[in-house]
Amino acid sequence: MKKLIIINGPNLNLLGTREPEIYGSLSFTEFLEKIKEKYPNADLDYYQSNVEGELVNKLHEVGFTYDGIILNAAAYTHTSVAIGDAINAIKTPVVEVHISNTFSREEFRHTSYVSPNARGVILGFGLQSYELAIQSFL
Ligand code: CA2
Repeated sequence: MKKLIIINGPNLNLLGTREPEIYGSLSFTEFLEKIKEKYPNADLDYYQSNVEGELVNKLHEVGFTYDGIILNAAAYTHTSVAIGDAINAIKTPVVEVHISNTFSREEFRHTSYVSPNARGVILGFGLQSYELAIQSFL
């Protein structure tokens, strides 16, 4: 059984409440229930934080024992050298995901401190981006 974790960054706890045209209308916890049922052979954990350092701490905590990390660092993707460095410092492979296609949005969303150190990047498929990342580890 593969031990995986989804780590979500700032504001993703509000998913399903606003901007449904970009992010959909399902809350992340509703989505998680479905996904856990669909992939019973993944031991899937979930963590969300709005705080940059807490995301770094979680990467350190899971980054030497888990089989895979699915990371949507949200806005920190585009700003956080600390998260980029943390991915570099751990052993567990990270797949970067985004719900939206960040390249069809504002210029500031076109850079990522996560991508250079990620095993792969999946973006633009809505919540299905997370599912594709799980499949990549299975
Ligand atoms: O598309 C993605 O997954 C993003 O990582 C989402 C981030 C954004 O800053 C990235 O550029 C792309 C923002 C998440 C905001 O989530 C919301 C949830 C509910 C209502 C409004 C925003």
